[in-house]
Amino acid sequence: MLEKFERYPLTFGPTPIEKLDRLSAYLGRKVEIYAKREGCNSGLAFGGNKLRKLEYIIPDAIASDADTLVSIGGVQSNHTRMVAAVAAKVGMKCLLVQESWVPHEDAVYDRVGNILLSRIMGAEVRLVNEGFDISIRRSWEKALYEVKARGGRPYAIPAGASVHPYGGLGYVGFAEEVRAQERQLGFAFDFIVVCTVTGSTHAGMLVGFAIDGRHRKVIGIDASATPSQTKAQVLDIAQHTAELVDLGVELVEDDVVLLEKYAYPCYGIPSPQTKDAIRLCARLEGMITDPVYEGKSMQGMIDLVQKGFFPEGSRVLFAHLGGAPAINGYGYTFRNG
Ligand code: 1AC
Repeated sequence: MLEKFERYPLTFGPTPIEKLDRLSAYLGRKVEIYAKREGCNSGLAFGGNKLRKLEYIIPDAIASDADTLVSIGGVQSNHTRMVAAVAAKVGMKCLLVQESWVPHEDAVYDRVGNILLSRIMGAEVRLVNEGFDISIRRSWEKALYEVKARGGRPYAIPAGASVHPYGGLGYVGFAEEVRAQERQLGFAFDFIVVCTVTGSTHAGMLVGFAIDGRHRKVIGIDASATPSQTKAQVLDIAQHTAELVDLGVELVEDDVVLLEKYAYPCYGIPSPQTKDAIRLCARLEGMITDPVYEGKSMQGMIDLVQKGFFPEGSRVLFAHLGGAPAINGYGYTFRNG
């Protein structure tokens, strides 16, 4: 489905699928849980899901003769870290707007993890005191304007690379990759669990898995705590991406499965249950999830297994999107393990 789109390789190739056997056993072997390790996809600054999207966006940035990538996210945004890494790799400048999306007061929150890495990679990091919102932000438009005003040639990459026209393509590719891996494994996954915030990871999967009728088996776990906005954005991106790739299937609101009850108390703040899920997964599997993204989808998946949401015997693929560097901002939260 993606042959006609130019791709700038930023990843090593297909990401590994790992069986989470001890977690499956802990949950009573009602289902078999696997993780697709998107965080192991590249040598660029610890990798992660955003690189799949940027692979289809960067050719356009290069073609537009831009010299500065300009993007936005929260203080511990994984996305902005990846934009900084890609800018370094392709030899562009980078301006990152980091808004105060998370009401979190760890003393070093804005000095460790993702933001530290972005600074080391040479990005100009601009802290802006605005709260969480996944829509187009004035602070980002202002940054784009300022790059132009100082003689630069900015290229705009929105939060999570999501509402960019090509933002959904990378995760169409994920679905194609999973299908190829399933042929080797000799079985197909019944469900795919993914953390959803700005929407294009989920949206791309919807389009990619619609080819074999599994789009409603993509279970989005909302981590935005603004689920109506997130759901609408997933649908918009999915419909636009479906058109781009000539899917030939109309995607409608009911195709977006987004479970809302795990994002509490708000974006970026882990509930006691999220912290328990992070510890459990780390202690059973050595797999690190974080309080912003995969900690919440891990919590959701565990709860769904315990409640019998997945029929017995299901094979569940957990998309680990590579959010772990944010954990460094939660040193006090996990000071006792
Ligand atoms: C929220 C988009 C998001 C990030 O990393 O900034 N996943």
